Amino acid sequence: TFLDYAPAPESTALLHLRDSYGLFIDGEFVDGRGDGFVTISPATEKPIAEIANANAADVDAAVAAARRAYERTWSRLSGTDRGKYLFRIARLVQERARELAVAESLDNGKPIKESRDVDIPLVAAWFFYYAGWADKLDHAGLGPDPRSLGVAAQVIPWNFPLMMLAWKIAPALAAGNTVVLKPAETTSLTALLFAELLQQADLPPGVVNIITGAGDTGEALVNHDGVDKVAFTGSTAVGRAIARSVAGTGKKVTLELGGKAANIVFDDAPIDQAIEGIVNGIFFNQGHVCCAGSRLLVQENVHDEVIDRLKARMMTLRLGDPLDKNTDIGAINSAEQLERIRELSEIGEREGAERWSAPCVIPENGFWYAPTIFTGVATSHRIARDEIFGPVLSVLTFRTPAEAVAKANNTPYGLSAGVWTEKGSRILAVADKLRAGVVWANTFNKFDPSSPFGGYKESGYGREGGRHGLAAYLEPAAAQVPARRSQP
Ligand code: TXE
Repeated sequence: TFLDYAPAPESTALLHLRDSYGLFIDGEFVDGRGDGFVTISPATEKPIAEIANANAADVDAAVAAARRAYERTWSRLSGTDRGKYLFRIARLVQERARELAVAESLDNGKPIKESRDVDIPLVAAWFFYYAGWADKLDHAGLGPDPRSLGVAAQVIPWNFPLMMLAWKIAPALAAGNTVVLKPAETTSLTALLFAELLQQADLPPGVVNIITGAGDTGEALVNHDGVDKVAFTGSTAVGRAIARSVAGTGKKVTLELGGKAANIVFDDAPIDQAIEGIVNGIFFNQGHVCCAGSRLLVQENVHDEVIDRLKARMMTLRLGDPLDKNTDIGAINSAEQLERIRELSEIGEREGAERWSAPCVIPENGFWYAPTIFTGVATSHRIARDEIFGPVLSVLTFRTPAEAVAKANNTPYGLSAGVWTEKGSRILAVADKLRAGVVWANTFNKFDPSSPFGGYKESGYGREGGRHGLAAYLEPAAAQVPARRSQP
């Protein structure tokens, strides 16, 4: 059964928020020239703070600051010194972890136990990991003396606000680039708290600039002539538009886009573990996860047992206040996203799939969606093809491993997949055939800074994390050493 919605007084007292935040340019907060907007808590719809809106002139100022910092300071520092700044940032994230976790849950709607135990620890881990790389660029696989690219424009989404910021900023700085980053309009708060943390870290002004605003600000940033590299995580539609607009310029680009991952459960799977993996795969972060296991492919002979046990487990999920440490399912990030989830779910019903939602008490205010599964889904259904990006699972069946692989690959995306079976040989055989950037075996949603993450097909270009994530911010440069003359 679901617990009633009971807001816990979990410590917003930790936060020292300002009423309004400017843009972070050249090491200072400055007013935006556009009309500001208010960021709200998606769990209550109450305002949190006013956020500045960067227009084209603000984008110019931010890119100019990043260029100056690149030429005058950052590209002249040794790797060891860059690494020291990154270590300092990582330690400050750890020191301020509780505050950042509360701010993230407040602004994004995700359960505090996820921001506390997953998001913020991974932010610190990313900075620690890339701090270690800053003086080892000769091991990036790009020759003895790789070069930084210059100014990186980075645009990130709202599902893991601070974690996506870390994935973008840490490798860029380690490789010697400077940054202008734009967070998503519904989740700018923690990026601005991070800017305060950069001041505390004494990072030289202009090395990281944070500009807030909506899609038009992002567009002005990625199209700015002063930018050498574009890194984007977000929707496939915007990713395509960015790929088109940077084609023909000298800008390097990495894109991390959508997904429709298959979580494949064979009849010999460790069933308790598999149920937890299915739940984690689709309900973690309300399903606002690009690598979410949003298609369950279950072997036909265990379908009924798996679905019964899954429903029983879903009955125990607690939906409600993101700041309550017992909450499993938080708020949907925005009214727009809730609308998208509702629309696709209605299409699922119209197309003939059978819907089941866990009974739960939906709070009066805010944006919420009960954990839902659709059974009897066919590969042609929209809910089997489109990214729903919410707590909605589409269940399909298969008979043979070959059919499982064919169905798993039958999508324009290719970001991740999961395989559940006791047979090691089957894991290897199936993983080898899956067109997915990450394949998890008997687990799901595991992230590590040393593992490259990214997609096949329409899931994007390039990888983030590991040595590949570093190389995405470097240019190979062959050192020409004159041949030694033979002695007369
Ligand atoms: O994404 P957008 P939205 C998917 C998911 C979701 C859908 C729409 O399916 O339902 O996308 O989400 C900035 N030039 N993902 O509308 O618009 C924008 O301000 C440059 C999957 O929120 O792509 C924000 O900072 N930037 C995904 C960021 O892009 C632009 C995560 C993402 O917003 C821009 C998010 C433009 N023309 C959504 N237009 C994932 N892969 O994890 C918008 N932006």
